[in-house]
Amino acid sequence: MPYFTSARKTGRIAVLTILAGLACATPAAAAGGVASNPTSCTVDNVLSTPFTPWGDTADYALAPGGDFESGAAGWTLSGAAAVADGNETFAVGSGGTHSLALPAGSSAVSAPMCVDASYPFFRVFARNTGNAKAAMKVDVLFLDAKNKVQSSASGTITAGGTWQPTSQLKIGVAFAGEGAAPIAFRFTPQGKDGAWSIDDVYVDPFARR
Ligand SMILES: [Ca+2]
Repeated sequence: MPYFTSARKTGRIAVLTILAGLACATPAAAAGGVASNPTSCTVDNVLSTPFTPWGDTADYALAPGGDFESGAAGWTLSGAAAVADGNETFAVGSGGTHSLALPAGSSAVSAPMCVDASYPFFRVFARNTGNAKAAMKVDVLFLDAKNKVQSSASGTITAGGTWQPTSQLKIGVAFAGEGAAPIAFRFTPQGKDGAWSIDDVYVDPFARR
């Protein structure tokens, strides 16, 4: 069962359940509710332009541990999901030597990332390592006002067997005013023989300059 934990100001721990996904995204409706920020997190991300080779010159922030070069710290891996040898083949950012393998029946939830409403999209690199017809589901997880985990479907990804960047995946989460909140990304191969690899999870602060 994938989940992420979020330390609350009270010192209690809120356990969050989440999902995940990858390349041609099918938009999906978002769950209702506004993301809460029990940890009073603040947005402080280093920006880069990893998708320039694909005509996307926007700034992006790497999700925590999103390049899998230091294990998968803070990520929640279920089933046989595991960091594996081999980077996405474009070596964006500082490159690397590892990615995340998501065999059939597995799932991964990213470490929490503090964002606000200026972050509408995210992109990852993905390849289909299983049934060519099997998709991967991607969701964004957040905490509602009662600190219960809610999910917003970002889409269902299909891709071939070589590494490719996904299209922009929607962060369908509402934020309170100018407020920030922790979110997480969940990647879940679909079907009994759906298997995927992902690498370099980047989030787009669209409104920031
Ligand atoms: Ca990597």
